[in-house]
Amino acid sequence: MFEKLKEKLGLGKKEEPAPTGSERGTSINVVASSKDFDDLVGNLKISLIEADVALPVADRISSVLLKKLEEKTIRLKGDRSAVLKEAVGSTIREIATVQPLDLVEMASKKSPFVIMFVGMNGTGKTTSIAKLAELFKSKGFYVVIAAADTFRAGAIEQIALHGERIGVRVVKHQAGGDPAAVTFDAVKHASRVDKSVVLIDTAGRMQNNKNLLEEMKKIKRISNPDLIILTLDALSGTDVLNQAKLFDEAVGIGGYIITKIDADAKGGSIISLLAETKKPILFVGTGQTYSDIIPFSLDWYLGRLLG
Ligand SMILES: Nc1nc2c(ncn2[C@@H]2O[C@H](COP(=O)(O)OP(=O)(O)OP(=O)(O)O)[C@@H](O)[C@H]2O)c(=O)[nH]1
Ligand SMILES: [Mg+2]
Repeated sequence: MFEKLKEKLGLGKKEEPAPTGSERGTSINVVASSKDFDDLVGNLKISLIEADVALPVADRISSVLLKKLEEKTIRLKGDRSAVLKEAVGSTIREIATVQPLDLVEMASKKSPFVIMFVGMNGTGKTTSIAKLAELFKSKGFYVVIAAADTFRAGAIEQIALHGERIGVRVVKHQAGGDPAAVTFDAVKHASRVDKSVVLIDTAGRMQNNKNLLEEMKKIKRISNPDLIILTLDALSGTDVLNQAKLFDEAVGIGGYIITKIDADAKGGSIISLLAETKKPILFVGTGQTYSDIIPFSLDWYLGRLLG
């Protein structure tokens, strides 16, 4: 995970000897001159872009980092790699810190707590719903899944099978039926039980994007969700930003789940998304089984990247 970005940033390497001109007990320069700083940060910017960090975000990181490194030569003792690591970490923190959201805590304050999942086809909506259904069930919630992807052949059977395996109720109508009606029934059913959660599985593809977004708006109108989560495939790279914008404009996104990070050697889309949209990443998907989901935190991410 993120090996490529880590390698490109040169942060996984063994410590290099301190540059010349350093003396024991005095501040050690990271690099010798401001020209060296420019080169170092310039190379790092290219690495960030190659690792899927969007250009404006890479620009912002570079300029903040340059300022930090210049300050650090004066103040910090230490070797090049440690200084660089610290500076990269604090720069990303500065740019990508977002107010977190505790989903389980939110859900425990209102019943039924209704979460609608949206996202392009194949990004991992259905799988993430199954993972969260198991998580919520393990926390003592009554979980109802609304099989509101009535468009794709096999979608209803897919989510019904997950429901059966996990042991949660799936409310479904026929294929081709009205998805908003399915969600209406699911919310009604969940309303009879205390501490319940409704997870709405929606379609990722319709005849075209316009129809897809119109359908999302209709489901939202009928189900009145407490939260709309967008699933994004980490392997989509910088396109995650386009998808985030598209869905946010249509229905308003409260947070993200980034899937397939187990297969993502780059990792830069996470920084881009946080820096550009300032919305929280709630979980990351790390595989295909139900337990392959972990709550996201910037500390976790930086630990992976810089640790
Ligand atoms: N490796 C890995 N695979 C994942 C992860 N999340 C989902 N997948 C896989 O990605 C594929 C698509 O997942 P789905 O959950 O069906 O995606 P979807 O968004 O519901 O797709 P549509 O219903 O077509 O819109 C499946 O093969 C999943 O097993 C993850 O975190 N890691
Ligand atoms: Mg699906």
